[in-house]
Amino acid sequence: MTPATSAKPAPPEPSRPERKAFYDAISAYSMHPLWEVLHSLVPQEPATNCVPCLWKYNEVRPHLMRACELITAEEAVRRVLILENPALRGQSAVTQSLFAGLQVILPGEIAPSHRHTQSALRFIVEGTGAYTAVDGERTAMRPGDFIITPSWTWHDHGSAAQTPVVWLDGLDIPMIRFFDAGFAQTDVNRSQAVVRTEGTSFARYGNNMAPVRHDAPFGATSPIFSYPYERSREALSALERGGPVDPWDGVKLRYINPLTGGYPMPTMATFMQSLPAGFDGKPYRQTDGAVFSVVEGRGSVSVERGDGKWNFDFSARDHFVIPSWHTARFKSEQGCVLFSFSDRPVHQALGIHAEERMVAG
Ligand code: GTQ
Repeated sequence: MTPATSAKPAPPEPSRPERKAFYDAISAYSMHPLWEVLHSLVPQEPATNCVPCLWKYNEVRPHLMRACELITAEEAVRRVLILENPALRGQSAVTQSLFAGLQVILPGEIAPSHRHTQSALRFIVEGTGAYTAVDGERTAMRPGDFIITPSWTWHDHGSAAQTPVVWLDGLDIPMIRFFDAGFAQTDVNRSQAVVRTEGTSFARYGNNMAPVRHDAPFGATSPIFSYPYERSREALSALERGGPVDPWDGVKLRYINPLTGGYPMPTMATFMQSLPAGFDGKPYRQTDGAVFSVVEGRGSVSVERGDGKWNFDFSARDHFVIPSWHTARFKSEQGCVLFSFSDRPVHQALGIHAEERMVAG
């Protein structure tokens, strides 16, 4: 992505009075001079206004519990505290293209059935015994499980747990809003009818096998509703033991749509990585801003962009965002496991994905 030669653009000159008057005149006709904005419209490198941010779970959790006192899941439809990028307050966005929120459901509650063109992922943070139902099949939620709600599928959530259950919601809401392409419907039923045994989608598609005469039940989206943590953890542990460990990522795998080998959803990529004890990572940056959920252990990430510097110490259940083209570097003394998601499939579909892995610290 680095051009062979690159000159620094001259800083824009302050506007002369006759030009200013001209701009005012054309403004009345809903026009604007490109040369006043060209440098920011076509930046030399990604220039997001998003900032890195860390949400510590011990600070967030009391507010989730307070939300439970103030509103039921039924009334809220989805009782979610949105993780808003501090630079995008009021826009319900954690990056320019992605939504993240923490959803909580109490024993016995139901988050009623609806569907929308926005794709959703769930990553279970706390509690066992809630379920999500998609297309007539329920899936139990356990901490560390990664669960998918494909675009335009009916889904409801419920809980037979003894304790609150909390998960991270990741949706492509800002992206669909950008395209003005969102549709949604509310189901006539609060909970959809269960028509298949739990585990059917995993048995069909989750064991490196697929039905002989299968179709792709959800188009570009994976036919697996739930990727259990047990399996992901086992894969990472085996790879960590066997080595080698990547100097930037530790041991990092991406989740796949088993029918295509591509990402599980057309708009969102998901990853699970393990940083072994003593990991001191090299710095990297990439165009896809990513949201992280800490599954196990502790670590830190330092983030830099221009003069901005951030250092986050994280532990299990914390969440953080590393925006586009911010240089990140991970460390972990005791080892940790991280889940993350980003809009990488869209960057790659457009041929604009860039990543830089720096050698020097
Ligand atoms: O569970 O369907 O966090 O529709 C935001 C919008 C969750 C959901 C969110 C949604 C959902």
